[in-house]
Amino acid sequence: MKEKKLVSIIMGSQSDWKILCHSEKILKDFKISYEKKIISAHRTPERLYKYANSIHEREIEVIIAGAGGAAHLPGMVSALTSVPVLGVPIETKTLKGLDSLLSIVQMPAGIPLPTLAIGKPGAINSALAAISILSNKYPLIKNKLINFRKKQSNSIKKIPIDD
Ligand code: RP5
Repeated sequence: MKEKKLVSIIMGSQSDWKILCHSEKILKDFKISYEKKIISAHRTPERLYKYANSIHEREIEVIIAGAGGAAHLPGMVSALTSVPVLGVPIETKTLKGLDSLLSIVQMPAGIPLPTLAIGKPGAINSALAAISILSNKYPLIKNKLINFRKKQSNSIKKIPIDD
């Protein structure tokens, strides 16, 4: 029997992986089961529908969706499922990811799409947000998240040191 994946990381292109690998790293650190897939809303629309139709039966609990430019993948997936979708705007060469950010964040009312920061910080926070959602249901994950936050707080020095 296949292991149940709690989180699904999807991206519009192979070129997005250099950013979304930072989501993967956090999920690995927390030992969360996940999958990763390339699904382009405009280049592989049939793959998108097939994926969206499989989300509920595969019991995926959170989706991290990254895309760049006219980034409609996160919004389309959110429209096709009631599972929470977290959008990660990928930095682009021409507009530095502002295009991706606005495409993802500016969803009309009715289909929510919580959107993180552009690029690596957004990828990291998308995984932490996914973990936060999962922690409502899984006490072990909640404990790990609390410990992560404690460690993070403890790592911040009170006085700056000279460079
Ligand atoms: C989007 O187009 C992808 O999410 C990617 O960020 C962007 C560019 O894709 P490539 O031309 O690098 O494949 O669909």
